[in-house]
This record gives sequence, C-alpha cells and structure tokens, in this order.
Amino acid sequence: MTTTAPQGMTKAQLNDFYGLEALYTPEEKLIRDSVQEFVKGEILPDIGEWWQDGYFPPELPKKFGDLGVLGVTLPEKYGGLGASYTAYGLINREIEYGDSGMRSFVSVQSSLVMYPIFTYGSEDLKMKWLPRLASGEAVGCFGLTEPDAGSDPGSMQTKVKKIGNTYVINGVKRWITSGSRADVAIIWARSEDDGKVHGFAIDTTTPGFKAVDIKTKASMRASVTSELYLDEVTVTEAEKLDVTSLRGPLSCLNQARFGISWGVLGAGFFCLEEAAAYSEDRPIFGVPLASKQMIQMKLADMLADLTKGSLVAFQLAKLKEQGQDTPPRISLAKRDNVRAALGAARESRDMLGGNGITTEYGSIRHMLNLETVATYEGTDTVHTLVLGREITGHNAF
Ligand code: TGC
Ligand code: FAD
Repeated sequence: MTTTAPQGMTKAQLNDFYGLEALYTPEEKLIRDSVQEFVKGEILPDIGEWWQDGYFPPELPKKFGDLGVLGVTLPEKYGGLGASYTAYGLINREIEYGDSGMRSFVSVQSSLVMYPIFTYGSEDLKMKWLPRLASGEAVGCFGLTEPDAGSDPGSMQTKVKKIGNTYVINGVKRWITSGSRADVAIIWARSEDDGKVHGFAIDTTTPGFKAVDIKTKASMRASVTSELYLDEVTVTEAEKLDVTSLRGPLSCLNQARFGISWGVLGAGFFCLEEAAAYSEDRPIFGVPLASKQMIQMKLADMLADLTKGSLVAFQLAKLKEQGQDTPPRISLAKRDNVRAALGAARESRDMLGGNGITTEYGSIRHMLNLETVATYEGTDTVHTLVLGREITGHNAF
C-alpha cells in the first residue's frame, strides 16, 4: 500500500480525528498496540491471497490464543484477561482492519461461544471448554440460523426432545461461522416438550453431528462458513445451558453486535487510508487525483461518518460497562457503523478505478466482506425495525 501525502493527515490523525486516544487506559492502548502489530505482521501480508483462495489458515486460532484476544472480558480463571469492553472493541477494530473474516472468527469464539458457556454453563462445562477456547486449542461455533429461519429465529425447525436423562436434537443450521472447524457447537433448538427455545454446548465429535462447508461465497472468503446437520444428536443435562427462550441466543448477539460496531470501523478506516494514499499518488489530468474537489468531498464524508461511528462505539462501550447497553442502542451502533464502513469501502473502491477491483488493494475485499456484515447479526432492516419499534411502540416485523 502507498503512503499518504506528506502534507496530508497521517494514519494516526485520520484514525482518531476527535482525540479518543486520550480516553483509553494504558492497558487498553497496550492491548490495542499488540494486536495492531500482529495484524501488520501476520495478516496483512497474506490476506489478499487467503481471500482469493477461500482459505482460513488452521494455525490462526492458536495464534489468536497466544496473542490473548479470545474471551478477553472473561475472568483470568477461565483464560480471559478481565479486560474492559473498550479493550474488546479495540481488538475487534484492529483485527477487522486486516479482514472482517478474521474478526468474525474472534467474535464468534468470544461473544457467541465463550460468553454463553460462561453465562449459562455449569462450572464443569466452563472448566471443560473455556480455557481451551481462550488458548485457541479448541474452536467454537454458534448455530442459530437455519435454511428457513434467519431474521426470524423464532421460526426455527431444529427440535429437541427429552428422553430419560438425555436430550435428542434433530435439525439443520445454515451459515455457521467456523462450523467445520469447531470442537464445540452452541446449538439452539425448540423443545417438543415445553415449546421453548433451549441451548446446548455440543461436542462436535458426538455421533450424528456433521458440518459441510459452503464454498460458493463471494464475501468473507477467508472465513469458514458451514451448514450443520444434527441427526439424533444425543446429549446430557451437563451440556444444556441454563437459559430458556430466544432471550438466550439474543443475549449472545448483543455481545457480538457490540463487537461488530467497533470492528467495522477498522475496515472502514483501512479503506479511507487506502483511498487517501492512492488519490495522492494517482496523476489525473496533470495533477494528483487528491487535488480534485469531488475526491476531497468523498474523503471528507468517509472521515465524518467513520469519526461519528467511533464516538458511538466508544460511548456504547461506556454504557455497556455500566449495564446500560440496551438492545436498541446496540442496534443503532451495529446498523450505522456498518453503513459507514460499507459506504467508505464502496467509495474507496471507486476512487481506485480499475485497480480497485483487484485484491492487490484491500478496498474491494473489505467492501464484499462488509456486505455479509450488513446481513449477519441482524440485517440493516432488522435493526431499523428494532429502532422503529423503540421510537413508536409499534412492532413492524
Ligand atoms: P421478541 O418477541 O422481540 O423477543 C423474544 C424474546 O427475546 C428477548 N429479546 C432479547 N433478549 C436479549 N437481547 C435482545 N437483543 C433481545 N431481543 C429480544 C425478548 O425479551 C423475549 O424474551 P422472553 O423471555 O420474553 O421470551 O422476538 P421476535 O421473535 O419478535 O424477534 C425479534 C428480532 C427480530 C429483533 C430478533 O429475532 C432478531 O434480532 N433477529 C435477527 C436474527 C439475528 O441477528 N441472527 C444472527 C445469527 S448469529 C450470526 O449472524 C453470527 S455471525 C457471526 C460472525 O461471523 O461474526
Ligand atoms: P432473511 O431473514 O431471509 O432476510 C432476507 C431479506 O428480508 C433481508 O433483506 C432482510 O433484511 C429482509 N427482512 C427480514 N425481516 C423483514 C421484515 N420484517 N420486513 C421487511 N424485510 C425484512 N448465523 C448463525 O447462527 N451463526 C453464524 O455463525 C453465522 N455466520 C454467518 C456468516 C456468514 C458469512 C453469513 C452470510 C451469515 C451468517 N449467519 C450466521 C446467518 C445470518 O445471521 C443470517 O444470514 C441473517 O440473520 C439473515 O438471515 P437470512 O439469511 O435467512 O435472510
């Protein structure tokens, strides 16, 4: 990647236009800096090729574990760091600067697998999985979505029935990040006994569990996405999570959506930096592209949207640390920060002209990845309707 013009803003200035740096603790900055170094050395050099090849390196979970970014908000006893949500947000932002698929791995492992085991699992279940998930020796996945139940998870068809002291689960889950790599799968199923949604932490070596990768993706290509088949998968009470109703999976989504609201800023700022640098180096009609008003307008809009998103994400972390991160507040941050990042990626891709459609640059990869991020964890429409319901009191789903 080229460098920004000497007379223009530096990377650090672009990334922190409103001086949030002064509000991070020394520990948060230390964690952020170590992740930034990791992404620079271990992800950015190869990500274009991995993405083209549809490849997620199998050694990455262990490397993320060694870096200490898995389940950071959990207590040390379970392999976490007891770190703040701001630290978790900064980790997501730095990793997604590299690639949304890499951040997806970390989000799923931390927010959608370790969080429910920590919050709803027995002490034995916690000790069985959390330290190994934190070190990256074990990988987890989260199965809520089904072929015919995405935005409306309440219509899930996966069923669980209690037979004696065991639970028997049958169904299909689709679009499951890390599915075929997972050692443990958090599976949500509707009970044939009480009609309610229940969750289980299932060892994927259990007979009847099968994962098949989805290979036709034009987005998130460096992330593993699978379909899960559960055929008479039989588990015991020990694997059951202590939560009933959709509140269980949706509480996990609150965690992951928070992380996404920070993460996408990394992808967005990457694209802003790339566009600013490219437009300085690109001669057009005898002058640098960066000297054209329409280009400056686009860069100004990108900076404004991403800076506003950074303030929203930071304040959401503070609210979260006070237990004030209501679902509508999370919806606004997830929806609008994805919009800001996707807008920046699309503009940057355009400003790079023909070069913008190659993976030698990052913008088109980020742009295509962000199409997934706009869809998963609640589509843009779903979050709009959450906000509409909050404003008006009418449920328009
Ligand atoms: P509704 O009737 O509103 O509520 C049902 C129950 O859930 C509770 N609830 C929540 N609890 C915690 N957090 C939230 N955000 C909650 N929202 C609702 C609610 O209180 C109620 O509890 P209870 O105890 O009374 O039963 O539910 P609904 O059926 O009308 O649906 C609401 C809706 C549409 C907002 C929700 O279903 C939704 O968010 N849909 C989107 C689904 C989604 O986001 N799926 C994501 C799948 S995982 C994924 O994409 C991972 S990608 C990861 C990666 O790779 O990074
Ligand atoms: P649908 O729900 O069918 O939505 C189709 C369209 O309808 C969308 O535009 C939507 O906004 C719109 N729509 C929905 N409701 C309304 C309404 N009331 N009014 C008007 N329009 C509406 N899921 C998991 O459980 N675990 C994972 O790890 C996971 N990882 C994923 C990874 C990738 C790469 C992808 C692409 C998806 C992943 N998902 C995962 C699934 C994801 O959460 C769903 O794709 C998402 O929730 C949308 O569901 P759907 O695909 O069924 O679309």
